[in-house]
Amino acid sequence: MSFLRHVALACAIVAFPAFAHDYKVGNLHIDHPWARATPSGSQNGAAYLTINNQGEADSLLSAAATVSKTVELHTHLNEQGVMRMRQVPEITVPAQGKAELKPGGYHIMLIGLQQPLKQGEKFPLTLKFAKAGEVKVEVAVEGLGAPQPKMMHGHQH
Ligand SMILES: [Cu+2]
Repeated sequence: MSFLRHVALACAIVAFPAFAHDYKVGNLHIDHPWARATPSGSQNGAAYLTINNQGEADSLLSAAATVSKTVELHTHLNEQGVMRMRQVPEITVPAQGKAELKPGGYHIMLIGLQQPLKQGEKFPLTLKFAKAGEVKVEVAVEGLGAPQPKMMHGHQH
């Protein structure tokens, strides 16, 4: 059995189940979208995921969700020793490579949450890519436990 056939089979299996936590669109494979639970009263949250790319370079142009009033693509920048968040127009997904959205780096910023994100819940998020198009994913809300960078609270708009 060829390697390629094996890969195709594996993809067919993971793409199908309704609650699989990875998603495929075009050449992109989106793994484990998650968000950290937010304390009550918190206005903002952030979603993270990994985008693996088996084709040519693509870019994440925007994301849409109903859990917050606004959704922006952000990165963290170290400006003279101070970590700040900045909105970015797009997040590049390199050819045959991956883009990782994770705490302290690129993230999908959920601004003006309708209600706190609670551990164990899921919410839909639509990602729009320049080439691969749109894909709807479910974001799993995970515990507050993992350390949250302080600068998340120093949002500048
Ligand atoms: Cu942000």
